[in-house]
Amino acid sequence: MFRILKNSNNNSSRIISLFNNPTNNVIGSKRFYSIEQLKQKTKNQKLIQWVEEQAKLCKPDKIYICDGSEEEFNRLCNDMVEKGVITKLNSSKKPNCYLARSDPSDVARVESRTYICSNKKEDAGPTNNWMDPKEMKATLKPLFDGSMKGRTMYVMPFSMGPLGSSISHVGVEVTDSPFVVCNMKIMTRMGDKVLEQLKENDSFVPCLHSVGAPLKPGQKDSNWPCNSTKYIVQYPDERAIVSYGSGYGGNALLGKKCFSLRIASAMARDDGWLAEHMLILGLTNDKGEKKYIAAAFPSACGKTNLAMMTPTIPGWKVETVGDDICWMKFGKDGRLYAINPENGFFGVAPGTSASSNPNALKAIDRNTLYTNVALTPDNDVWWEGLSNPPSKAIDWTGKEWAPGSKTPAAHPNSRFTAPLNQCPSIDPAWDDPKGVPISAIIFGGRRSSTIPLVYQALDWKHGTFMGASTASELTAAAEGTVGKIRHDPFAMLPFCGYNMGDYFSHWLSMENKTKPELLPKIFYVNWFRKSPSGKFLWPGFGENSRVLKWIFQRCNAKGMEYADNSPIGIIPANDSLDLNGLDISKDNIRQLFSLNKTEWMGDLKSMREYCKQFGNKLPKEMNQQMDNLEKRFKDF
Ligand code: GTP
Ligand code: SPV
Ligand code: MN
Repeated sequence: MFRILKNSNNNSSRIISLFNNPTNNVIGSKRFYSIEQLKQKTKNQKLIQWVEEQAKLCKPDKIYICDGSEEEFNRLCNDMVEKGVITKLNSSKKPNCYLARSDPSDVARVESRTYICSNKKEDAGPTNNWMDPKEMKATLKPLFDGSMKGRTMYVMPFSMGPLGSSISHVGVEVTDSPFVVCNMKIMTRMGDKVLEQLKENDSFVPCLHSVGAPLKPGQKDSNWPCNSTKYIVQYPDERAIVSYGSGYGGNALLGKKCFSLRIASAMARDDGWLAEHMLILGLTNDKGEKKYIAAAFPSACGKTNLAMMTPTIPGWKVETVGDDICWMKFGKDGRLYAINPENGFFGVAPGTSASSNPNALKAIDRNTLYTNVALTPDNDVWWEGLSNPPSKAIDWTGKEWAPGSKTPAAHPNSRFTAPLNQCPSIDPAWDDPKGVPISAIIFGGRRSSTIPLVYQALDWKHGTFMGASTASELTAAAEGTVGKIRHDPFAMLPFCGYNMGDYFSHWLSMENKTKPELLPKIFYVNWFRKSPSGKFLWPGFGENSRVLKWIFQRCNAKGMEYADNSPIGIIPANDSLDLNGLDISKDNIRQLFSLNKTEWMGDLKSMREYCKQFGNKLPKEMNQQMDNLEKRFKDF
């Protein structure tokens, strides 16, 4: 094959060699680079044909079918280390861990380049970028034509959700990035075991990914190939994904936001379930009673931390099912059951420490990929907030760094990729195909003013409105100005694969699918309220268990136990929030729960403005909820 390649620029002979000449391509014992390998592993013709088409278009030098084994992970990592693409960390401190530094222009999700290409524009709605699918395909085709030249095309069958679960869905990603393969191996159930499940006529979500950096013969590769042109494209009607130009996180690990939220939300709309940007945790009280809670906060607003938290109140326990994505379907008993479709954590590094999140630190001390954190002189990792800074380090851009430097050592959106089951707080049911029954749903955002520490919805409609009115200060998880407040309904603004107005209706419709008392109770929290001097009023992290305890008690309440009415909903009654052993001033607590009518009316006005864009897609219940809120504030 290699000789044919060298002597010929003729693409057709190259393709023929790639597809029909497996034996010449044997490298090592079982590793041959060809579509033949796929044909031996599956009878699914749609899959074989789709992979063939992508190879013809992208023209990789080799095709490699990933088996998902540890051996494969280690081999690919070693190859990258040998090429100087990633760094192996100190084996006695961080066994089997690696550090990658991205291109400085490729550090977060790119929302402005993310498209929902539904057949009809109104199905994408006003909050998504839209392009006609035909036009998008015509735009992408020349970009992908030859985009993998000089590279290997890796084929990864993966399952979102436990293998064999009726809630799970299968996807197949092809990519030209071995780093993406290693991340996907951790983040999803990936490889041969998925192909074995995928029967002859089963459907799958095709996910095409290229970093968009073909290599000319002899051209030296960069450590983080990518392209200044980027497209993150979802086709919700066909249930397909195409991503070009980026190798970072949600842009490239297509099982995550692209599949599990954008495509899955469209599946969920059609089939009556929910695909949400939520953590899932199990909360056990001091009497051994357990409830599961799901919580939606925008990116970098505390999901991973809450999911793994160590409660400060004695006798209470938090266990982790998931930290980012939640699929919920109704069980036969009429309750909502949730699974975490992922198999790993892709978590924010900065701020993660032994005091803020000890479970995360233990989960990432082995078999972990780090991206854009700093490297210490003893070949370990460091980031702002982890510990006292090292005397010197190599920063995320590869330059020397020392404490007092103007720039951070780790990028604010630097991340770790680690297997879920390494988390010491992992819930016994994390892999249960049935999922876990959800008792409460929490919404929240990063708000330095206005929003109290916690309040509860009056009913499902009010709770849906609370989710819809979620707003938060922007973080480094996406491009944009950090700190700016934006509306982020249900923390799904960048992730909803269809019209947000229809999404509100879909949430409201859950009420018609079961008895009201079987639906989860809905709450809203804000860990980020600040004093006029700009300090956080609430200590957060493990102390958030105090808020979880109130939520737990409210789930068991038949009436207004532990609670008072307020214009915004149900709030903790005086002294009902457990503050035992917490060193916090009365004044801080007063400020954390203070309601300012002017601020709330400002938020309401902004929400009314925001809702106008949905036109006749806005469910009338939303306007009723806004009117009700205004009325409740009348005499306040
Ligand atoms: P994504 O992975 O982007 O979806 O983020 P996430 O929602 O999982 O956020 P994560 O838990 O990683 O937290 C992001 C940042 O918020 C980190 O720097 C945390 O230290 C900080 N944070 C999390 N919880 C709290 C809290 O209770 N209080 C305060 N003040 N900061 C918090
Ligand atoms: C988020 O931004 O919400 C993330 C990180 O969880 S990414 O996978 O890059 O979307
Ligand atoms: Mn997220």
